[in-house]
Amino acid sequence: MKLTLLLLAITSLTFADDPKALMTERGKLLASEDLAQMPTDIFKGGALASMTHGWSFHPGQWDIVDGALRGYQMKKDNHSAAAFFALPWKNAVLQFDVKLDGCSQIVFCIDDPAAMRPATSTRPAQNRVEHLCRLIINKDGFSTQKDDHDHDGPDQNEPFGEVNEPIAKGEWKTVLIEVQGNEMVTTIDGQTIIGAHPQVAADKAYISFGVTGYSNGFDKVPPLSASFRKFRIWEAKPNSAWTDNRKALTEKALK
Ligand SMILES: [Ca+2]
Repeated sequence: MKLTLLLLAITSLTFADDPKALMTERGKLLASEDLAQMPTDIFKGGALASMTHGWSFHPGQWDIVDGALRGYQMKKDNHSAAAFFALPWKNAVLQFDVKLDGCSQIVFCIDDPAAMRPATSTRPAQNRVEHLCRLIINKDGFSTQKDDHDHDGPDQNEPFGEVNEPIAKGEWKTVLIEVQGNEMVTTIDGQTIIGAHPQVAADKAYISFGVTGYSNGFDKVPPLSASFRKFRIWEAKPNSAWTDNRKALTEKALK
């Protein structure tokens, strides 16, 4: 019994390693997926727009390898590998660990509920999910942006900023993304990008992990992959230090 209590104490201590939130405070835990084993709630229906809970691992190849979810792009898909998780939310603190193992880049997208989207010059009207904003990580660093929401329409991607700091192959990094109102604050290794756009304040229904390996080719051994683990999403509560933190981060970004 004593040993069990000691182990529990050690386990809880490791949570103190969670990076400090800057804009928000972590509230109620909304979802927690270690991704050390394949999730059991896997969507096997049709279009993503009809997924209301759980995970979808398509396109791409997704497996549990060394206690984490590893994904890589398949040539036949002609699209990045993508793992979607369905959960309705509006403001939240999101956290996960990621490791790049030869892929060109990974993206973490925040997506809106499915809705009928008008036809564009390249596709008919469709009930579909769209990206609102995203984090992009490659070997040279990371960036965030508000996404182009209408594809062929006048809306465009709008960069929030970038951090140029090498992301070593095979090294785990902890990502912290805070979304509150129209602001998105992203922190990796103590480096933070802040951004704001009305689109960030929209209702969310999905998050997605994407892995691209195209520019490096396909069918490599080992595959050109990225791995993910310890995904958490908490309710976001206000942080009284945010006005001061934002001022300091904005001044730092201007230097
Ligand atoms: Ca557009």
